[in-house]
Amino acid sequence: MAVTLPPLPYPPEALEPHVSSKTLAVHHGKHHAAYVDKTVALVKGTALESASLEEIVRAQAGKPGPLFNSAAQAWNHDFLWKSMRPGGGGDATGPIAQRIEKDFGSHDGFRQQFSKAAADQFGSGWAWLVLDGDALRIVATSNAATPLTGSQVPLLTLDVWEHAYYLDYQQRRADYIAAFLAHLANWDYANANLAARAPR
Ligand code: MN3
Repeated sequence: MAVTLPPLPYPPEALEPHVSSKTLAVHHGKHHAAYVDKTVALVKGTALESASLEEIVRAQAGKPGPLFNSAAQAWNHDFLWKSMRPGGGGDATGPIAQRIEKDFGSHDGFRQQFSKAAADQFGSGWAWLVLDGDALRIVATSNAATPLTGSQVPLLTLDVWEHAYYLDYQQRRADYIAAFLAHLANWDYANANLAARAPR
């Protein structure tokens, strides 16, 4: 299965005013597209040429380098677009809500921990809500690193590379994180990821 750039799951203006169409045009149409193009170029003529993106990322686990970086970034960005939706955010809904209350004490407790992880990630990286064993956890990863290569199951993510927010928020990363939590986080997607992978 050849790796291609998936379309955004909503129109480019759908997340305004929290993430602008200008940001999405560059972030999806240029940054994400470049990671896809580089991945395709690097696997051409290799054993991974027909592998899925997930297979390529997993195959590069523990092998830092250009292929891991571009493939993991391509996978992380696809996951990012689905982690947001117009009219999202607020307290978690669905089956994950009870787990949020149990593992973080409250919805506010979750927001505080997620905000801190996203704000404290120095330089480029990602903040993630993951399923770790049978518990929810928040983790941050640097550069292209992704929970996909480990045992934790990614449920929701936020890109904290400057290119994700600089056009809309300049240096105010905290305002971007707050807007994601209040208006964009896609709890339907987190619930779907939880249902697909949670231990029974
Ligand atoms: Mn990005």
